[in-house]
Amino acid sequence: MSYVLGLDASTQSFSGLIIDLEQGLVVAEASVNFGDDLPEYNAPSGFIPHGKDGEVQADPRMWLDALEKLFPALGQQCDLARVSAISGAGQQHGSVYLNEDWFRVIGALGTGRKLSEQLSTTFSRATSPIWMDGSTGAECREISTTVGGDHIVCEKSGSIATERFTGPQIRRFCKTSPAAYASTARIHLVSSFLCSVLIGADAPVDTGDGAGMNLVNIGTWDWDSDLLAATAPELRERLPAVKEGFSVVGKLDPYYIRKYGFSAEVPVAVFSGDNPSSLVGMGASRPGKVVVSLGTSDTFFAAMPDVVADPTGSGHVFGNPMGGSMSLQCFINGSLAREAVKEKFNYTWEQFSEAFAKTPAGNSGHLMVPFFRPEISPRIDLEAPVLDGTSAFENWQEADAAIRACVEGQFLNMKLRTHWMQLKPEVIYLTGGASQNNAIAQVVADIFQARVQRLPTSSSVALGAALRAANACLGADFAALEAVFCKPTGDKIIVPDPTTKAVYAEMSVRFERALKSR
Ligand code: ADP
Ligand code: XUL
Repeated sequence: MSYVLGLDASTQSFSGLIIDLEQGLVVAEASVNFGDDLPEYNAPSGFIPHGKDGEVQADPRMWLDALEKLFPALGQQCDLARVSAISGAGQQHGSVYLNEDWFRVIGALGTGRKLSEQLSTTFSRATSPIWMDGSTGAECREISTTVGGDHIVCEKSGSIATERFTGPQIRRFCKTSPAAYASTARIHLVSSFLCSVLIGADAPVDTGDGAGMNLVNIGTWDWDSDLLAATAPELRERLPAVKEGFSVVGKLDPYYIRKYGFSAEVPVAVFSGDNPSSLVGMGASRPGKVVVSLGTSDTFFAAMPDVVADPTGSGHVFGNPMGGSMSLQCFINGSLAREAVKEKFNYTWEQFSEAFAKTPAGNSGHLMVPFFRPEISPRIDLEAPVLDGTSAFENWQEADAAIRACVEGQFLNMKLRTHWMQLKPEVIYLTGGASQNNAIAQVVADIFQARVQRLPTSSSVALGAALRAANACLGADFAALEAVFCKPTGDKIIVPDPTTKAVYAEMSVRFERALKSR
């Protein structure tokens, strides 16, 4: 019984990883891709395409169906009856709206029908806004004005009122669909919704994911009454409790025991957000390590000894699941922007990577502000990339130069936007789907002039969840867990080329100029 399961319900896929505590090994790893494996939801990248007015939403039943495909896939690789603790994480900020029926149905799951069918009557809103949603500009301004200004919202919640955060999303729902809001009895984050589904009871949110709502006070780590009042009426009673990231919140529901062969009485630790969970999985939950995650979003984050706020208002403070806080900067134009350039030239990832060998650092002067959809770091309303020069991106014929320009632009921007954390890392711990790409990792190393290290797995979110579960549910020593599971592998180290330092210093000035000229 020494297995521990970590789950990761991210933007494009639902993944799981099982570690064996005795042997210090990952014994199973599987992933269900929403676009490829659940095409009936018409969400090729995990969300419903072509949302209006900046809306980006997903069908929560898709996450449930993915979970039910994931367990058999993990069960083919190891005996699920040996799993003795579970936790998980979800894409941050996304919210699920449930009616009064939820409390009854979640406590009475039967194995006759799949989860998405049993829970289908419990949604008071059919689709969930996710972190890519930028439709709540007006609501952010209203919340900020009511509370007394951006600086007060930031002081209280760790972030200024932010479009994708759950509070502004709730306010918009309440304004646009008052009857549906009135019939909403519970609002969950993606993480706490899925945790509830696993334990067969209404679960709390943790301080890591909860801080991404503009509703939790980062001084008390509990709901802030001014923020609640500024957001929507009678909101407190619609929200679950807030708990620290190392809390045990229930036991695995009998549904999974009967249907997938798990054992009885398996404890479940509170779920967190994907980035806070990745902080843990990368062995970075104590201050000193900087993590860059290249998933659907690109994120830059670190555990902080003190709370540091971003003066420009686009950075965030979240709870660190292992205690204290973390700072984070999120870039919406992450993998989907790299994919857009790759697809324009019909390249494979292999050809994409080879482009870097064919072009020099600095790209012979070609520069791109690589925003294919409105960016949040910095906030800028671009729908197509801006190039240093006159020709529009559609007319660019040089595939290799375009690829390098996109990636260099992304990390020049990342370095500029994360200056406020004052971290100057000597090592960057890289994770996420794109992190195994050595060509991208080299650009990261050169632009930051820092060594890049990676773990054997790029699933640091699921690994972080498993480590938290082992610590919270089984009392495993955290430092010992980190020493075994968070060891970077030697062949995955990328060293910066010092000759590129001057090239990127000059390019960084030009990048800022190109950005400001918009
Ligand atoms: P999320 O957790 O946000 O759903 P992942 O961390 O799983 O995302 O990353 C998925 C992304 O990884 C894909 O969208 C894809 O663009 C990117 N990716 C996968 N393989 C490569 C590669 N070889 N080079 C660059 N990017 C890659
Ligand atoms: C972080 C953010 C994204 C999501 C999806 O603030 O919005 O990174 O967590 O990964």
